[in-house]
Amino acid sequence: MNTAYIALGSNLQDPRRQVLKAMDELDYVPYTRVMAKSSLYQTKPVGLQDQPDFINAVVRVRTQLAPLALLQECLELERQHGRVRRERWGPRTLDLDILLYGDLTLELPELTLPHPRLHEREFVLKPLAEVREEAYAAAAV
Ligand code: ROI
Repeated sequence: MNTAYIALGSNLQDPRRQVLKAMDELDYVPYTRVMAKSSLYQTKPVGLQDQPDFINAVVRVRTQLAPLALLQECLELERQHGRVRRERWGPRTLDLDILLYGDLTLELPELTLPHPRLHEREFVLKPLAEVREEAYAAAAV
């Protein structure tokens, strides 16, 4: 079993509903359980600013899926939420990013771990702080 953290973001088609639904759906991914859900955060768009505010959140999961298998499940959920990839920093119905997978570091064309922009994104760091494991929080004191 591995602990992974997944960021959720949406700014189209009822973003709160998109994010809440995706949190539930992640619990139905094979060999994967959602252990903790952060609150929902309404955030100003970073990057391309002329787009609606985002709803962001992070979940902590326990999974037996390998990182790339977990990524495939995330991409499939995005697809089910009607995501169309147009502009790079543009609006989206659902964005799922694997932030951390245990203490694994990985650099593949399709997946870099830890997520390369994790440290610079307030909209990820705040919800992540909410759901990170107690042991990790205690170790940081
Ligand atoms: N900005 C915010 N606030 N939240 C996001 O999830 C988000 N995702 C993105 C870009 C477009 C970079 N900006 C974002 O991919």
